[in-house]
Amino acid sequence: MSVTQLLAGIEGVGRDPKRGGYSRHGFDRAELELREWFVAEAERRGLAVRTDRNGNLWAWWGQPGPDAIVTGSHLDSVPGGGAFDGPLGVVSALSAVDTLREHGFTPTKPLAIVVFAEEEGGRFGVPCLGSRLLSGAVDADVARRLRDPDGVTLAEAVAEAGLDPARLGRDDEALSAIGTFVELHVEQGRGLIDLGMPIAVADSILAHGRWRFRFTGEGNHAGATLLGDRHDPMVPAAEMVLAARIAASEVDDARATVGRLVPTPGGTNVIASAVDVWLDARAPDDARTRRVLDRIREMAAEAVAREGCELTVTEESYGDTVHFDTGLRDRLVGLLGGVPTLPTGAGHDAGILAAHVPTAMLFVRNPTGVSHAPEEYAEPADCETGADALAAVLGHLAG
Ligand code: HGY
Ligand code: MN
Ligand code: MN
Repeated sequence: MSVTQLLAGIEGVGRDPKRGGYSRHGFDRAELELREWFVAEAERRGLAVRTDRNGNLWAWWGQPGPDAIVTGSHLDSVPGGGAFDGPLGVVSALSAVDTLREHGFTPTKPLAIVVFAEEEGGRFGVPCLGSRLLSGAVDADVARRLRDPDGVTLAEAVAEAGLDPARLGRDDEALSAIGTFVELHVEQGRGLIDLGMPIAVADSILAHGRWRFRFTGEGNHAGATLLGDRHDPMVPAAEMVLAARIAASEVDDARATVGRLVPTPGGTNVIASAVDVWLDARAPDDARTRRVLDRIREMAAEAVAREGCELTVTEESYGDTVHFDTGLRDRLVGLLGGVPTLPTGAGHDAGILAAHVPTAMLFVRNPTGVSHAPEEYAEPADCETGADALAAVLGHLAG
């Protein structure tokens, strides 16, 4: 089946009428529906599907075993996300299996398509949660206690999805089965637009952290409280949002974003008692990322002192710069006829697995250059080029 046909099969799942685009989060109704769709498509292809202890789905072509060639991505989205970030890698893998079969290919090594759980962290706040749990990059007890915005813990959510929360954690059996991992992903940026090429092989991923800044003050009445009597946490929170841009602009090639800010209690005529602000900071290396964070903390602390408020900062996730296996990267570049290599500012499950197994990524051109928004797009012709390239890579690695 073509990528376009496969994507059409899920285009109605998890649409977000309020934000536009899609909202499909770890183990929520939309993502569970996508999981059912994936299992049906995999089983239709005679692939044996298993759910691992961390809720990642594995569809096997051949008996699971060591040195497997694994491909795949994720099906969850950011709130109001696009149709391609994640699903393109999963449907391209299904389409690549069809292409290999049509050419009479039989793998000489086990081959699997994996769908990782909660890659965006859109529900429980930790990105690549499924691959981080699998590889032990996040503590299982900490993960079990993660809460979504409604207060539901990860333990409760996975139990509701039929998993045993006590079994969440590093999965040596699953990890040791992976010989090579290759993830295809829509490009989140303009690299391929500027190069005028349909696909590329990944070079590296920026260092990336997420922190929660909790500003606390004195909740009070918006009309009856004189300015001099206020300890309004929204004021230093607002200054911290501006500090993020200032700090990132001072560090070469750094990025800092505040996309989520939640006041408590959140009334129009109420001075907040607390404001939670989430920072996403990234840079080409650890030192620069940490410098951005330190600078923001400095400016936030000054703002908090001026308003007589308190601040606590909690690191929710951190990953250092990822450099993909250069031998594998160059092998794929050669195999695909000299396609370009590109760095990416976006995190991926491939970035987590790269610390454990030889890992590569393929990017497919996104003519809008926009991602994590409904405008994200990939042309059908480029999608097919990507899936054909993935089929060639899988055939080469598992041939
Ligand atoms: O946030 C990221 O970079 C990725 O899209 N999860
Ligand atoms: Mn994403
Ligand atoms: Mn993604």
